[in-house]
Amino acid sequence: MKKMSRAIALFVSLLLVFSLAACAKPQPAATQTEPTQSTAAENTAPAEKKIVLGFAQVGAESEWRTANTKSIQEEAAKAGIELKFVDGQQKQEVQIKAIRSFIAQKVDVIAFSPKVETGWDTVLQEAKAAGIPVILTDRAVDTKDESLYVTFIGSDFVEEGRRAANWLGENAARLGLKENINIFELQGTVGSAPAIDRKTGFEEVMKKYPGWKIVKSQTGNFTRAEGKQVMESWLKSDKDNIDVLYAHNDDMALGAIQAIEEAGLVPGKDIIIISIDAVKGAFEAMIAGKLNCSVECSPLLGAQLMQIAKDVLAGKPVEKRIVTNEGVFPAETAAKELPNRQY
Ligand code: GYE
Repeated sequence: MKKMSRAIALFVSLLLVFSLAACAKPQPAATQTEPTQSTAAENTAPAEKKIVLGFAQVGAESEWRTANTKSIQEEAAKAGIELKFVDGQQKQEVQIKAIRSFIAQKVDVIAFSPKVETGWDTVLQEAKAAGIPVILTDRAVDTKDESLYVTFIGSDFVEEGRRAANWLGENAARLGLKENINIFELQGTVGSAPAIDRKTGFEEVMKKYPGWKIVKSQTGNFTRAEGKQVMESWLKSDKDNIDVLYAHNDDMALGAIQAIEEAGLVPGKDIIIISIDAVKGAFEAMIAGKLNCSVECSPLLGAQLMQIAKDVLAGKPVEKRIVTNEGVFPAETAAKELPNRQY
C-alpha cells in the first residue's frame, strides 16, 4: 500500500512539473526583439522630410528688424523647419537675387519681407512657375496679380498711422499744444508699405484738425543714424518752429532725440514726439520722459509664419490677409509695461 501511494505521489509531481513547463511562456527576450522591430519600422516607414523655407529679410535697419529676424530664426528651429536666411541689406536687388537662389535650390516655400512695394512681379512669376508658394511677411507688395503670393501676414500700417494721429488729437491740449500745430514727419524707407501707409493713416485723421500742418516730411530710412541727421538739419532751419515730431519708427525717433538734446532743447517737452513700433528702446525713452507715445507694431511673426508654411504645404486653406493685433503705449504706461515687453 505504501509502495502504491509513493508511486502515485511520484506520478502527481511529475505531472505537475510537466504542466508547469507547458504553461510557462518562453522568455520574451524583450530587449532583443523590440529594437529589431523598431529598426525594421524605421527602414520601411518613409523618412519625414524637413520643410525647407527660404527667407529674404529686408536688412538689419532697426531694433524692430532685429527682433523680427530673431523670432523667425527661433521659431523655425522650434518647428523643425530648415531655414535658409538671407539678409537683404536694405537692397531690393539683394532680395530678388536671394529669391532666385531659393528657386534654384528648389526650397519648399519662400517667405520675404519686401523692402518696397513695387517691382516684384517678375521674380514672383518665376517662383509661381517653379510651383513654390510665396508668403509675404511684415510688408506688402503692390501687384495686380494676387495669385503671386498665398498670404500676407503683418500689421495694418494705415491703422498705426491713424492711431498715432488720434493719440495726438486726444492729448494735444494736455501737452500744452494749441490748435495750430506744426508737425515734422520722419518717413520710413521711400516706397515701403509702412512708410506709405503710416503717412496715409496719419493724414486721414489730420483732416479732422484743420490747424495741423505737416511742415516738413523727409525719409530717415528707418534708421537711428539717418533720423538723427534729418533732425539736425531741421533744427538748423526750423528750431523754434517744431511742435511735434511724428517718426514712422522708434529708431528714427531715438536718433532725433539725440539731435534735439544736442541742440539744447528738451525732447518730449519742447518737441512732442510720437513714433511707431514700441520696441524696448522706446519704452526706456518714454520712462525718461523723452518720447511721448509709441504705437505698437509687433515683429514677433515667426510662430505664425511657420504654422502657415506648414498649412500651405499640407494643402490647407489659408487666409489671404492675416493682421497682427497691436496696441498704443503712451509714456504714462511705459514703466508698468516695460517688464512685459518681449522686444
Ligand atoms: O516699423 C521699422 C522697420 O516693416 C514694420 O520696418 C516694419 C518696419 C518697422 O525697420 O522699424
